[in-house]
Amino acid sequence: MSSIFSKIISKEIPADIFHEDDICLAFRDINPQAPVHFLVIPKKEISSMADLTNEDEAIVGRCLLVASKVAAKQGLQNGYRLIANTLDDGGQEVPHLHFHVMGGRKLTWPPG
Ligand code: DGP
Repeated sequence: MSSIFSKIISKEIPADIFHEDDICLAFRDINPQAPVHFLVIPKKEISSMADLTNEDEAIVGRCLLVASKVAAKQGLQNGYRLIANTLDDGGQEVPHLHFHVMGGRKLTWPPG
């Protein structure tokens, strides 16, 4: 299913892009919940964590590696949180797999 993130990948709508390669894209979240809040998404249209298949293993690996590298570049040496909201109960709004990376303040636990 296509979503707003497909338009960010194709540059039809702008985003503050932190990293781009052949497999994934990292960009600032439009509605930040922390001083640093960016998303890492695969360029492949995968709807959610629940839709991953064996062939997506390298894609997910790249996304998480990029999350780690961009977090370091964004100054999150004190730590951060990585979240993949999944389907309705997980609070997923955009049906394109994405990893939130949030940091720059002390985050509480558990989330709501
Ligand atoms: P969720 O599906 O609930 O895990 O969160 C989707 C996130 O995507 C939400 O934090 C806001 C962000 N978002 C939605 N539309 C856009 C957009 O057009 N541009 C950017 N940069 N972020 C967006």
